[in-house]
Amino acid sequence: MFKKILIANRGEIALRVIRTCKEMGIKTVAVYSTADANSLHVRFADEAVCIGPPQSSESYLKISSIMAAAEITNADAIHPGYGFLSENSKFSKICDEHGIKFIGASPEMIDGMGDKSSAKSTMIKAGVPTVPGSEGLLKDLAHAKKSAKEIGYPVMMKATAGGGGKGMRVIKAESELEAAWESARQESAAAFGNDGMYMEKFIEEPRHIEIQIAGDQFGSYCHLSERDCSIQRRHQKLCEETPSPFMTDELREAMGTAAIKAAAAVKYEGVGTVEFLVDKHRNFYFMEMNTRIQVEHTITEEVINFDLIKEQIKIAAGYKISGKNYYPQMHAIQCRINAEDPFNGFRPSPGTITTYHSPGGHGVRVDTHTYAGYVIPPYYDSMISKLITIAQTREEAIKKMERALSEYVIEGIKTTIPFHQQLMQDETFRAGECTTKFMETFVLQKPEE
Ligand code: MV4
Repeated sequence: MFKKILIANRGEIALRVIRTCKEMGIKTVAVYSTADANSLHVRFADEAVCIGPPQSSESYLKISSIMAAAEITNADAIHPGYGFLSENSKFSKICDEHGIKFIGASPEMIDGMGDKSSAKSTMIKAGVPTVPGSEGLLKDLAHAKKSAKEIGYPVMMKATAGGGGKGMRVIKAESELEAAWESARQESAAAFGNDGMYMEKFIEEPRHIEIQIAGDQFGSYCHLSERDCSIQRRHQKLCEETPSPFMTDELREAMGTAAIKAAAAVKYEGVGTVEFLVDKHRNFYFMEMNTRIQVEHTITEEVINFDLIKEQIKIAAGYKISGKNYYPQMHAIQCRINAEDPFNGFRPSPGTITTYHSPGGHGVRVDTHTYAGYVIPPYYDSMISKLITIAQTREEAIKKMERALSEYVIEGIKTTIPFHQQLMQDETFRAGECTTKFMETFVLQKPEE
């Protein structure tokens, strides 16, 4: 087992990883920017190294500084958390070259899954269902036209380097194709330095349902059931739950089997997520594979009663997994609490938390690095807390969430707590009928002036 892990991240996830390391008897090294000197991850780690100024590019993304911190502290592994360097193949490779275990995917895996068109080809070969579409990249506009005609409108054009919706276009008729082709390629070139595009049938009102998987160094794979992440705004997840209210035992078996196929096809090592689009007929299609721990891993942990970070560390250290699948025994919902003003277009709201009171009680989990007096810096992601409720049924988990949200006091900044309170009351949400389109029509009621 590792003796000392450096956590190349900040905020709640850095704290989350430190907590598991403590329980496993592993020493921890925090790294921090000057904006995070008073952060809890710095306080709770055994050692802490300042790696630079506030801007991520000069600190949490600065590979040379992080490697220097790992070397001077003698860390034998690095946990990248999510975001930042978690899916950076160069960083994974440099860790390898320095004899430091990267607790995440190999450079080849990251690059293979990062290129969406080649990831899709890999999945087709492995027998994982994908959205019908072009084979490989589109060569030119004529090729795009021919593909679209074969697939049948509406189609979706996607950037092979994409993700997060960038370089993605819905095309309803051939008359729209040329403009979409030009603008999507320009956008992709600017964002990723890669203008490769591919095309698919457009799936109307899909759900985003992902399967948590794990694989070890000995070729054993398992799935840990699904998470429904359909409630998103501009490709940012707001609320996740498991089991999915749309799931059936049959669909879970089929998606679980497909996710394991996907993992086995690339000899996946570690914990990962296979994302699927699910249409209204319960057809499912491979979308992407995430080679990192995710923000929403918490809800899976709660319904299968299992520490996923511990599993991740054990697999990286060469432990075997049992190979059996895990099924939800409970229902869990997570609300992401962001320092944003939901009444003003979810505009970021950094600043000082003047009052802080955390909810608690049975079936409530709060993962956060914040506290009264904490200053939310303007430089990073606006998620400041994850509120999770766990109960026997979905109805009870919703009730618990209403109760927990009503107890949660965060003053001094704006948060998304009022949004989640209204979400919990929404009829579509309560019926378990949210698709990825849900937020486009959700109307937030403004509070009385
Ligand atoms: C799609 C789609 C409909 N049809 N592909 C959005 C992010 C990217 N990773 C894939 N995305 C989508 N791909 C086809 N063929 C709709 C989306 C999509 C979406 C997917 C998951 C969660 C939220 C979404 C919001 C808008 C569009």
